[in-house]
Amino acid sequence: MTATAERRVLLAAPRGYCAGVDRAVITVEKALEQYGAPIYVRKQIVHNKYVVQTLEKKGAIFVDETEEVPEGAIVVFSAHGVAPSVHDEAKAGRLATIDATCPLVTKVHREANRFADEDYDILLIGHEGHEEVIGTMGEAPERIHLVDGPEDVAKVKVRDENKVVWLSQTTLSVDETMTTVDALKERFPALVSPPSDDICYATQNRQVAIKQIAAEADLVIVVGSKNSSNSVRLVEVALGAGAKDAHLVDFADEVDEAWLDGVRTVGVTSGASVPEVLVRGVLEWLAERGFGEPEVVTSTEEHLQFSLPKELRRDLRAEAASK
Ligand code: 0JX
Ligand code: SF4
Repeated sequence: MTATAERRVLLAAPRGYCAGVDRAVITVEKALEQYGAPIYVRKQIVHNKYVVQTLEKKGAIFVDETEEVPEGAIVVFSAHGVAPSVHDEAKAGRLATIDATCPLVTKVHREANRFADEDYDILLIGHEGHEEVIGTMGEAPERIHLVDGPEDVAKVKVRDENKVVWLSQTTLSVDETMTTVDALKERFPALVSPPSDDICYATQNRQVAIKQIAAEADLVIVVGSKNSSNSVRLVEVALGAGAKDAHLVDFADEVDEAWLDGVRTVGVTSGASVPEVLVRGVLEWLAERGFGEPEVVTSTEEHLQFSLPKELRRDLRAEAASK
């Protein structure tokens, strides 16, 4: 038997950048080109170490809060979205803002607003402390209750059990969320569901793709950063779908040789905030250890693209017209 036949790599597709991340990263790059460095970015534009380091080298300055941005400067809001109070702070500090919130996160903000206006109690399924959750809760703090998994269901307090809706963070595990929803429905039989999926297409597609190869894999390597919710979920989903072992790595040099003991088939995927160059690094690392050409296992194709934030488009158009 050849070495290729002995040691296989199954490469999940789709993987890596989603439309919201692509747009957010291009937004910072174009802003740097258009207005010049420095461009301030509130929080990590996306939760990926390499992306943040690369943009820093080009002149982006990442801050935790808008108050750290000098008056009159430009600040980009990250893909994960911000609470309305952050827009207010930026206005008060006379900052020029470019909002790179993913339109699919904005959709959840709108749903939260609508249900709050209709006087619902909103049960937001999501991870405590995650930036997206903080931003969405900021739309209607007095109406939104965080439900961080099934164990939180018993603790929820609502005003009227007949006027309750659930919404969710966009980057959760689909299966785990459904377990939480089932528990919520048991407690609140009149619970209303969101008008459309809040867990976004990219999160769902990457989970379906890794499930297709997990059962065959002795080891799954997920490329992604530790603070990336959707990437962490891929490790859990892989294990839940039968992978014998699964790990998250930012870079190829974090892959531990010991993980390969007795391993014949490795599954590889990456989170929605991960550039393909990092996946290539892992594939090269595996090839150096006798693994064959990756076999791509495609569960679906993605074609979604979002236009750049309107503030930036306006200035890019004006610049093009002046030439
Ligand atoms: O931690 P998340 O998965 O929400 O974010 P990340 O890794 O930056 O992924 C893309 C941005 C997702 C926003 O919904
Ligand atoms: Fe948007 Fe989904 Fe990507 Fe988040 S993971 S940026 S919601 S497309």
